[in-house]
Amino acid sequence: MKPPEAVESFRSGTVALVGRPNVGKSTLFNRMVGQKVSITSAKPQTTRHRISGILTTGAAQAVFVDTPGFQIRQGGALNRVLNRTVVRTLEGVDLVLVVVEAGRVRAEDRRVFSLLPGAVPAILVVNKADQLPEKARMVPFLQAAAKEHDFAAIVPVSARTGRNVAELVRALVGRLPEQPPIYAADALTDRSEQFLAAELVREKLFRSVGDEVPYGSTVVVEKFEQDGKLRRIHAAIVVEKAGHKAIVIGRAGEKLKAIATAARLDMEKLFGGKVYLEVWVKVRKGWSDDEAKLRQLGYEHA
Ligand SMILES: Nc1nc2c(ncn2[C@@H]2O[C@H](COP(=O)(O)OP(=O)(O)OP(=O)(O)O)[C@@H](O)[C@H]2O)c(=O)[nH]1
Ligand SMILES: [Mg+2]
Repeated sequence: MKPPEAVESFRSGTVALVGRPNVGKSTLFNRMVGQKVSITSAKPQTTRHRISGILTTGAAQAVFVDTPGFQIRQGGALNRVLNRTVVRTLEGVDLVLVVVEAGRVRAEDRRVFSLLPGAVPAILVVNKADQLPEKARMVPFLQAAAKEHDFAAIVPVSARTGRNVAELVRALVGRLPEQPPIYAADALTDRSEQFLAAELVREKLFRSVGDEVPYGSTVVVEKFEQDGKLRRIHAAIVVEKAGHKAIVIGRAGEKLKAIATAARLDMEKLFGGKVYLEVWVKVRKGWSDDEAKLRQLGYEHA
């Protein structure tokens, strides 16, 4: 049994990561959680769903909540739904990490600052510090950023190299309320293996095709069966156009095969067991601009 004073001083709470697309929120999220739970890619708007990742230490539990990149070039229904996910997430958390890229605060960043609820403390995380290694450039940037909003702290990090991430975790844990843990000590995420499987296929798709296809594509897991340690998964990549289907399949099916193999290897690592994965491609014209279709495809704020 734990001594009573240890129980009393335990801190826990929810910590949202928000920011414009592509600043490295999910890379930082995975780094803090200690495992790859949220998918990442060089393409903007990789994250499309709210997902929790849990870090538990002897003294604290931080429930990180990754969100889609908030974007101001409002396109169709998908963009609207993703922005809604960000705003809804901000409503119920204990702390916010606002992630920007080292270098310059942009109009899109300012739009995110304007969403921050006044009652919730926000830490400004200046990511990709590795891209701005000279102090002579970093210091004035941090000073300018401090004037943008009433941040509880400003912490430069590199999610890619891990630099200063432990300091960030220390700073955020100190701002969580004193209360018992929310999840079991060994919990990793609030999402199902079925959800994670669909996301891993989408990550490999995003990473292996050009800029045109990803925005108009999504992934659904149509069958997920567990047979002892073997998981049998059928996933469908849904695209907007027949031309996109041809790109995803590739010459002699090579591209689709590579996507499926890479996704399967990640699943086997994450789930700790063998995976039999089948992936095919379907054309569903107009899915990304139709809220009813988005709902059917698993978009929670459609
Ligand atoms: N140089 C550098 N690149 C980084 C760092 N963190 C993330 N990246 C890269 O930035 C790109 C975007 O990373 P993500 O983590 O997917 O960004 P995100 O903010 O979650 O993006 P969305 O989900 O699309 O909003 C990827 O190519 C990452 O490898 C960093 O600290 N340094
Ligand atoms: Mg992301």
